[in-house]
This record gives sequence, structure tokens and C-alpha cells, in this order.
Amino acid sequence: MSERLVTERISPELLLTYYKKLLELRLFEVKVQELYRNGRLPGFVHLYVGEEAVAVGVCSNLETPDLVFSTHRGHGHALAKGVPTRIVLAELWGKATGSSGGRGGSMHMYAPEYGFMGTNGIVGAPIPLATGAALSAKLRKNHQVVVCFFGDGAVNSGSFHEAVNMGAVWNLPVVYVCENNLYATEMAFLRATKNTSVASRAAAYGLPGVEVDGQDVIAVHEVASQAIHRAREDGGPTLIECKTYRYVGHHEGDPGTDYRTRDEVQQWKQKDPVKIARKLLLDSGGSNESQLQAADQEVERLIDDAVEFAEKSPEPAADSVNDHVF
Ligand SMILES: Cc1ncc(C[n+]2csc(CCOP(=O)(O)OP(=O)(O)O)c2C)c(N)n1
Ligand SMILES: [Mg+2]
Repeated sequence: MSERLVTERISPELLLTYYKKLLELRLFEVKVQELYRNGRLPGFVHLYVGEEAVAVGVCSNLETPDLVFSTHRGHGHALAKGVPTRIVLAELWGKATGSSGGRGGSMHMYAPEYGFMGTNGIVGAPIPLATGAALSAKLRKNHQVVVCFFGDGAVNSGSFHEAVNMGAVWNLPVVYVCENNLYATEMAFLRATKNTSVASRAAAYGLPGVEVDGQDVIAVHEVASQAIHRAREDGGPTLIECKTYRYVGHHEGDPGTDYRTRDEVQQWKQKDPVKIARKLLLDSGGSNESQLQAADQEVERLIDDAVEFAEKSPEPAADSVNDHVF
């Protein structure tokens, strides 16, 4: 957290908005975990618990026409980009009202009308896709900015190096956001590379690289704000490395305990982005306890409403089974 006072950096109203969004992402995933464990949700899910400040800090700078390309851990990216909670949950539930008509599920979830260009089950694949979309935006001169999220597991893939180089040399309006949560499945990043600074890799391709505390929503917002502004003004791409951590296993079913110590998990839980934002609001006098309780209840209702909506929604019609098949 910077030395400057919270109130100098952000208004209490805006911080409260971020807090509610962080909590929405958190409670959404906790609900998905519960539904999944009870056998209610089909498919396979990777939860975003612990990493919420990255999506919220970045996407709070974006307009609806701006584009986000996401990963296998993408529910939080969709929600932060403004895809309604109801249709994200309905999609996970395989319902016709889901953002992709229930066809996509967790890892093929699209909502282009909200600028959400898909979660993606292939590690590294969103990076060239986002770069291509940024080339399109540049050629059309429509002032769209493209954000690409990816994990530390993607940065040793060829697609990262090829696409970031191309984004830089063509000066494209794209922001590359690495969510460095220190592990790719059970592989520690420090065992996968000799250079554990992702931000430093930007120098190899001649674009700015910035490292930021990914648990601090204000810090992420500030860094992303500069990068997105530069991209929109034709100043080219930026690589942002957000240092973050997942509090849950890699996917639902992985206890997440075999390859990292309890101490490490506990240390990162001291930096819980939702709790940090709540404490900042209280300490700065931006909100009092009763205002925050009202905010908590508002978000809880949003999640309850999404569950009711998704549960009651119909399955895709049987005679539509061949739709969207090429
Ligand atoms: C090209 C490819 N290789 C391997 C996998 C299997 N896989 C799924 S997630 C994952 C780890 C990804 O780690 P990271 O990019 O750090 O994202 P995180 O899960 O930590 O958010 C792997 C290896 C895959 N989906 N795609
Ligand atoms: Mg990772």
C-alpha cells in the first residue's frame, strides 16, 4: 500500500464500489464451490478465491466495448467485466439462460455483448487471441482497449513470447495481465523458470513491465489505469505482473495442500483482498460498520437471486442439440 492516504487516492464511494465487487466475486465462487461439491453443478471448475483484486482493479478501468480475454480461472474476470451474475451462474449450470446458452460452461463462457471474449481451457491461448483483437481495434480506430489475463503457467509458452513481441512491435492497444499466483497446478513458478520476475520479461520485447501487489485493489487499479490510458492513446501495450495467490486448490477436487505449506497459505490469507478493502473503508472513515453490513447483505442478495434464477431456468431444448455445431 502506498504511503499516500487512501482518501487522497480514491473516494470512499468508489472504494465501496470496489469492495462490493470484490465481495461479489468471492461469494460467487464460494457458492459455486458449495453447489459443485453437492453435485448440483456439472463440469469442472477452477475457482478465483483470493485473486479478486486483480480482476476488479483492472476491469474497473474498462468501458463496455473494451474486450477481456480470460483463462480457465475466469468466473471473476467475467463478473468484473460486467457480465451479470445470473447469466454467469446459469452458464455454469448448463442452462439455456446462460451467457453461452449453457453450451460453454466454466471454460468456454462467452458474452461479447459485455466485451467478454471468453474463458479458455488452453493455457497461453488467450494471449495471441487478445493480440489479434487489439490489431483489429487498431485498424478500425475504435479506441477499444483489449485486456488479456493469463497465469504464471502461460509465460513459458511460445504463445506468450510470440504474441507479446507482436503486440509491442505493432504498438497495439492491449494490456497483458499476468496473474502470478506462484503455481501452475502443483508446479511452483520458481521451479519452472530461472527468472521469476514476469514484469522484467517486458524489457526483452521493448514494452513497459510493471509489478504490482495483486491483493491491493487500489494499487492494481492505479497501475492498470495508466496502462489502459496509454493503450487507448495509441501508446502501445504494457505487461503487468500481479503478485497474487489462490486460497483454494487448483481445481475443485484438489485440496491444494500437497505442494505448498500451511504456513504459506496462512501468510497469504493475511493479505485477503476483500478484508483489506473492508478495513481500509473502516480505517479511513469512508464507511462505518452498519454501512458495510448493508453492503454485505446487498451482495448476498445478488448471489441468492442468481442461484434462484439459474436453478429455475430451463435446460437447452432437446431439438436445439445441433445448433451452433459447424
Ligand atoms: C496448453 C495447455 N497445457 C496444459 C494444460 C493443463 N493445465 C490446465 S491449468 C494448468 C496450470 C495453469 O497455471 P497458470 O497459468 O499459472 O494459471 P492458474 O491455474 O495458476 O490460475 C495446466 C498446466 C492446459 N490446459 N493447456
Ligand atoms: Mg498460476
